[in-house]
Amino acid sequence: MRDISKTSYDEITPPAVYFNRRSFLRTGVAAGTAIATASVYRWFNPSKMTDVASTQAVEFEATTEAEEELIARGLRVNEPSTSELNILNYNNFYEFTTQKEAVARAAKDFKTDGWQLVVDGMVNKPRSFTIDELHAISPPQERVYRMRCVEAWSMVIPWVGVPLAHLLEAVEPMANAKYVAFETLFDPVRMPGQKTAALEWPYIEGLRLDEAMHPLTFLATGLYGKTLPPQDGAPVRLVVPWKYGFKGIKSIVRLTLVADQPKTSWSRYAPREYGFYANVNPNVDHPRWSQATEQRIGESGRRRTLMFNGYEEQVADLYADLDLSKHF
Ligand SMILES: Nc1nc2c(c(=O)[nH]1)N[C@H]1C(S)=C(S)[C@@H](COP(=O)(O)O)O[C@H]1N2
Ligand SMILES: [Mo]
Repeated sequence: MRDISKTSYDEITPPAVYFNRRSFLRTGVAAGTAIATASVYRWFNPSKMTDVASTQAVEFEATTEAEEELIARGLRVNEPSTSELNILNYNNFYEFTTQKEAVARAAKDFKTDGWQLVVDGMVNKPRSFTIDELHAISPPQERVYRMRCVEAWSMVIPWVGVPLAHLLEAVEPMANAKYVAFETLFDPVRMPGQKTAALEWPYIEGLRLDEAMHPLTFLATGLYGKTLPPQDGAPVRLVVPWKYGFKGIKSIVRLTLVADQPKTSWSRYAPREYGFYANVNPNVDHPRWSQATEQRIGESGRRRTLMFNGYEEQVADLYADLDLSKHF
């Protein structure tokens, strides 16, 4: 397996750079790579944030060579971010409701105090992580990624979080571990949608280990410089920007390293419609609709969907042996 997880992405993305440049942080943070844990809590303190909730997309234009570099590596999209208001009010999260515009309200009282993320299976050092412990092994960074739902709508989302590779390195996967299985919390009291048969619960997802170790693969614990809100998968959710949105499992309680390809919620629900890989591909239509174009939320008109959602240069090598006309 090609080891692309050790590239120096982190060194070129000191959080101070983008948090300082952006207007929604009033307080500056320590510059450079020496990021004290204390400053993490400052970024995550909503009272220190200016309110950016509006329907206006947030423009971004690279002004420095460092920013050009982030764009070239796929860590930041040079397209306007979708407004915070839209990101917070147009969601898929069936544990609460299947109505996208109603998720925010249905999830607003979801409490995540004392959350534990268990990492087990084929690892040398199984353990669980609180969100603070996750931030301690890898200081939060920002990633501005396209998000393309299989339903043919899309957003650009400024996430905050940690590369999944850093978590996996900490638990030391065994040589025969080949996949990572993910699981959402199962608690029908706190997640009333789980009292319905909308899906089989808990929601489960999976990645091949090399996909999981890819430097773009991300565990988000925040967005727009704030703690991740319930409707977007608090306190920690997966983000795999070159795959359809359903791979981005929310409110994760468990990661298990396994030898065989794990089951996933949507392929279990409709195997003919949703595959394990689910790589964004404008040339392979969903059985019931075209995937050639998409509706960017907040825009009029449609955009052409990009191969691997615009991350082809970064991820195509992972699929050299895969027939891309079949694995959607
Ligand atoms: N646990 C869980 N994770 C989930 C879902 C869900 O219903 N339950 N929906 C998925 C789908 S279909 C999409 S498009 C994205 C939506 O993420 P967002 O609401 O933060 O934009 O979350 C994904 N993760
Ligand atoms: Mo989706």
